[in-house]
Amino acid sequence: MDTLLPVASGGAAGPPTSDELRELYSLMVAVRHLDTSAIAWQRQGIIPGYAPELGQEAAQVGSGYAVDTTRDFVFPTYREMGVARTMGVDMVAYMSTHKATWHGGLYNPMESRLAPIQAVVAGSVLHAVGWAHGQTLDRQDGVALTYFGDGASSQGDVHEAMNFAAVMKAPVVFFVQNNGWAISVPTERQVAGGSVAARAAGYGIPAVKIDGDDVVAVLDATRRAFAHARSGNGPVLIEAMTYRRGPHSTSDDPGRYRSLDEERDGAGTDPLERLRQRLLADGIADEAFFAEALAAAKAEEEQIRTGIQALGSRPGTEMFDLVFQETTPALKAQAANWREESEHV
Ligand SMILES: Cc1ncc(C[n+]2csc(CCOP(=O)(O)OP(=O)(O)O)c2C)c(N)n1
Ligand SMILES: [Mg+2]
Repeated sequence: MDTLLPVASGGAAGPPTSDELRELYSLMVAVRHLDTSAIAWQRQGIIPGYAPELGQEAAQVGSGYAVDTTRDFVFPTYREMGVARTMGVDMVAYMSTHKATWHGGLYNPMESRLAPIQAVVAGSVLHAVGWAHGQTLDRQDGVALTYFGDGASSQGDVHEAMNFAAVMKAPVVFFVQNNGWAISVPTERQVAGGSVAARAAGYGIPAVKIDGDDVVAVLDATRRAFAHARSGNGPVLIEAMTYRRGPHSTSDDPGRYRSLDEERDGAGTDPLERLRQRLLADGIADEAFFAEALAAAKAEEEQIRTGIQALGSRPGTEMFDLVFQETTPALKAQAANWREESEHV
């Protein structure tokens, strides 16, 4: 399905160059290595929890690569480490949320253009539409990119957000990673009609359903969607079909709801291996390049792990101080209660 017509102007580029393809590969290797390492960190007690994205690297790197961090803004869920890495976010600051040092990550959202990590399912979608509408009101040309899952698409919030965005022609790209599962619930038990992209028609929103494991297809669709939204045509929906190869989180055991055979069948070909084969076949990269990319990914992971281990705890009062610019009486009362209980003052 593709109701998003090709965009002739407004920034949609042609196919990625060889340099871009090599960069996409390096990013995907860095993300794969950091992601699998983060699970090991959790098992080793370095971080208390993590939501892996194994198998979703193409969907995340391809879409994150289309973002213009000088003017766009990205609203992630809890599973967008690959997007953050692609956008150049400081990864120690990003991972701090998984160390439970700080909710949402210690990076600066205004500078990085990545909103705080969002654990409320579908929460990021509403925030994105609000920000995008603000761009219209301020006569700016930024586009919001919001991520959500197949499971989140059944939340009322998503329908309200899509309807509002379409009515107001808000410049927002709704990026659904349909990874087959919402924790233990398969897509067919979560999405009536079987397709999130098909729903966009009901709101008059152009949509495209893509192979989310093909990084080039993801980049192309996202660039077209950005160009469409930036030219004042309103929102776009992309449904990237992918597969969550690992557990929902480090506290999940997929063996309780799917067999290894189902997992193998559902996962298909590894997106990283697909890109590797493509680069080899087209003579764009060789084994030496792949080895170098992996070595760089390993060095980077070591640096991030060291940074995470060195992170101290944050003062607990920040929980209250940083909620609103001007605090409220209710929040003041909660802060006083918390101080009494935790510091016995
Ligand atoms: C409002 C809300 N309801 C329920 C949850 C618990 N919860 C966390 S993740 C999740 C499943 C989400 O699945 P999906 O949207 O497909 O994203 P995925 O985890 O597959 O990336 C649920 C129900 C939550 N965090 N927030
Ligand atoms: Mg899902």
